[in-house]
Amino acid sequence: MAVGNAKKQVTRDMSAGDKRPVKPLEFDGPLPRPTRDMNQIRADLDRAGYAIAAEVFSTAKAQEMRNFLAAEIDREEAIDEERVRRFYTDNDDLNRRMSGAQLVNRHPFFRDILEHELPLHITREILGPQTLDESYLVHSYGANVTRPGSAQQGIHRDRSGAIPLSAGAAQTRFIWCLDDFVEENGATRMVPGSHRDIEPQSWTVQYESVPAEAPAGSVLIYTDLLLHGTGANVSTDLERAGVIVGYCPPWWKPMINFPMTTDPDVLKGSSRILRQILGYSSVAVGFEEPWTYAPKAVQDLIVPPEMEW
Ligand SMILES: O=C(O)CCC(=O)C(=O)O
Ligand SMILES: [Fe+2]
Repeated sequence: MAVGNAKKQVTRDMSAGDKRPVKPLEFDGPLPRPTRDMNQIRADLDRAGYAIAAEVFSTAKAQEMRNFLAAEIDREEAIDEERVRRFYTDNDDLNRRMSGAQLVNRHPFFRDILEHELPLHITREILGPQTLDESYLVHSYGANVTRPGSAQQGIHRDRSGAIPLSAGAAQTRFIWCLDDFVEENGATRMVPGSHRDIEPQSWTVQYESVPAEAPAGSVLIYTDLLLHGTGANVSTDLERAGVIVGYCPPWWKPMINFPMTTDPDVLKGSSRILRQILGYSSVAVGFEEPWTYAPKAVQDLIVPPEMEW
């Protein structure tokens, strides 16, 4: 049963033809709201499974980066639309995506946010200490832009079904809001409390969910335990750009092989932390495996794996 300031989705978003049974929200109490208070963020993550960090970056920066991203997507689309749409997780052709492999190469902002202290500290708190204190890694990275008419994404977890939920969070997730996220433009839908579910996610039910509404400059925070999905954009004129980053422990295989996809020039002078989280260490779980055949420019970027923070 939805309570507090919960907004139900199922009555308005689901197509009339969708006959799947509805799984109602079973979450009590107020929903997370944008906050700058770290203790509130921790409490929301614990209670609801997600939190909304407010004013992490300026609205001017958000505007600049959403314009930059739009121009980059236009540029790709002019070459081949398939580069920026029809990602296999999406239900329609209207939203646009750009891989983090490209983002990293194209603007310092998209490198800087990866090593921002907010996601790093939350990741340390949630994923906990690592063997030999080796660095967490950027597991997945990309931009998702909803556009008028784009459909809701199926509610899901950002997690392999092979990892039992009882194993706890394997990934921290952060959505950097470059636009205001409102229900109308497809704010990410969350199923509060689902981080405590013990049953796997199912495609045969409709999960009741709520929109995580947040002003541009906010960061939505959740883990791979939480059920969520991109909202439907039911507006006629609003786009919604979000940049999604996931971090994992050093023994998981990241979705992007950054040392193979990143222009070494953009990492000249970069911090040890950024190189560590992008996977520029030839040591893993204590074993040195020399990158014998990597180009010299890539070898020059290699750093030790231990976190200094
Ligand atoms: O863009 C969003 O609101 C969420 C996207 C998402 O959940 C995903 O791609 O896994
Ligand atoms: Fe997701």
